[in-house]
Order: sequence, then C-alpha cells, then structure tokens
Amino acid sequence: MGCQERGFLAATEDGGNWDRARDQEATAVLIGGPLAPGINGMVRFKDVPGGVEVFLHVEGLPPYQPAREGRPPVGPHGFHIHEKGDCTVGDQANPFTAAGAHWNPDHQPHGNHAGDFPVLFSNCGLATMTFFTNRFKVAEIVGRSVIIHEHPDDYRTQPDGAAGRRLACGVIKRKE
Ligand SMILES: [Cu+2]
Repeated sequence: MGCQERGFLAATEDGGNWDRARDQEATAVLIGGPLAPGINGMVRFKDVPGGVEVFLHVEGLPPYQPAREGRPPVGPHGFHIHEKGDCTVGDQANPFTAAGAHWNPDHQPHGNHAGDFPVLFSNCGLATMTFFTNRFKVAEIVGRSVIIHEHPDDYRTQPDGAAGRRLACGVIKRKE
C-alpha cells in the first residue's frame, strides 16, 4: 500500500491527534523450541499514528556461527509475522511449521511482506529492538504468530528469505 493511501504522513504531522479510542496493543511471548530451548522473550505491538511500533526483548539466542561448508551463518536471525497463531512444536528437527507461512496479506514478494521484519542481532544471546511499520494495525495481527529463525533473512529468496529453521515462536494476543 502506498504511503499516502494509508495517510501515514498526514497522521504523523498531526502530532498524535489520532483516534485514541481505537488504539490497540498486543503482545507475544516468545518461547524457544527444541533447536534453541534457552530462548525466551517478549514482543509488544502498539498502534501509533500511521502504523505500529514494535518492541522486542529476547534472551537466550544461540551463539553466532559464521557460514561454512555451504551452510548459512547462525545469526543474525530472521524474524517475521507468520499466518497462524499456532506454536505447536511438531517435528523436533523442523519445529513450528504449524505457524504457517509468512503473513503476506497483499501478496507481495518476500522482502516486502507485511510480516517481514528486521533481523535480530544477538549480543551474547540478548537482542532488543524497536521499529516502526506502516503495513498494518494491531487488530490485523492478533491471533497470528511471531517466529525467530536460525539463519539471517536475505530479503530476496522466495518465499521465506532462506532464513531456515524456526527457533522460537509466540502467539500474538491482544493486551488486556
Ligand atoms: Cu519467518
């Protein structure tokens, strides 16, 4: 969607005088699966003028490993919204496939999915990040999931950025 169609600039210049009654917040608790059981973290989504602010705090990410012998590096970690709010582990060797594909409501190529997010940089296992996206409002993502991947996202391989297996999953729930 275009910036003007979404009213992004107008909303920002408005200095925060938006419809507060409709603002929403959601959270997802990230829990590591069998490939990275030490991961735990929290993602918070907050409606702001023109889009959503996303806050992330996660600990227990695995140590960085450089690419070798044709294997991609471990970290920085691909991070996305996936379609389904189902963090069933399933296959221990290839967990969290129940979360489905990347959330991509407007049928964009990977790299421009509404659910494509910045990669996570681990600092001795800790990553914190705050960013803005104008691609959705909180109400659209409640009931979906966030996934942390083993490998970096290259933002061009279709349909998943070659980010590899799924290390952690969290269901996005409306904040009470
Ligand atoms: Cu993903």
